[in-house]
Amino acid sequence: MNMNKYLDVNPEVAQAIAQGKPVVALESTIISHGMPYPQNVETALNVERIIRENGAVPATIAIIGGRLKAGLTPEEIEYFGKKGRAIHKASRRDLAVLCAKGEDGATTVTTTMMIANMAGIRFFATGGIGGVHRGAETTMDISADLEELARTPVMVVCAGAKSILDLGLTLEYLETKGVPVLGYQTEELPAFYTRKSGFGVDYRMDSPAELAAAFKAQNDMALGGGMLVTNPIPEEYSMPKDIIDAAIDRAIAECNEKGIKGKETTPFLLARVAELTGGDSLASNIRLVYNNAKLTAQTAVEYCKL
Ligand code: PSU
Ligand code: MN
Repeated sequence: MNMNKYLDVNPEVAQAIAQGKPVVALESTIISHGMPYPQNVETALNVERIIRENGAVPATIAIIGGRLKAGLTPEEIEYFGKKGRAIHKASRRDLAVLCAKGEDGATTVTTTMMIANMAGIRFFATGGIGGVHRGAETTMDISADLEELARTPVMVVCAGAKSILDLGLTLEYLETKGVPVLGYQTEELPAFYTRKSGFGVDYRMDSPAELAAAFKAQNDMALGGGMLVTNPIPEEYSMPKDIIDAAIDRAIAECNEKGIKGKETTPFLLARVAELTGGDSLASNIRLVYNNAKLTAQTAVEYCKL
């Protein structure tokens, strides 16, 4: 069953996959680089519990000692949370080298999709995805997440994208690459901390069954590539737009002043926005991840009935 000699699928996850039961992948960069300790660990463990409560098996994904892991123990989650940004942030370009060297890596949306696909997992819940950065006309900073969505058949459920990105260009890129962008009970792309962005999604979908049916059709036709589901943060946890916009503008200005580039850009901006907005943005971030975990598990359950 396990054809990939670099991959370790944990026994519970392997059994669920073999029996055609719903499994939901989770990323580890959100733990190590996306949130501070100890809230990152607490969130990751709660997300696994929410996925179970909604009828699916969680598989947190990471690279440990050069092994691609689908399914972590609570101790391994604690290790990633504590080590934080000292862990190598692993994108597609890093996978082979980290495996050959026997090193650890925190998986981004890109590498979580890749490893989920190797393991046979079709669903993945996260907070926000990477995209086309503001100023990409000159920096060419476009997240590998978009290219992965174009090539790997995994449904990614997020709360839209933070406006550290150029949301309009991110949507254009996804359109070019043929990635469907679906809004869950909304016509508008959510902007992570806020429910609205001013940009439209491709289709509004109103139930987990509807999402599952669309993804089934895409896979049955072997169209290739993923599907992006954008799930707005619940109203009661969303943030005032002016406060979050001001923090993001300031964080981007500081990033440019400090000359931060490449893979460091997103972790810097995430941490700086969290600092500038105080605990409020972290609380919102945690709540939207829980909301996405629930929807992803429900969709995976529906998919298994098809
Ligand atoms: N956006 C968030 N939270 C995150 C990330 C993005 O709101 O934790 C992480 C994800 O792991 C995503 C990665 O895949 O950052 C994108 O990094 P880059 O922009 O360097 O591709
Ligand atoms: Mn980048």
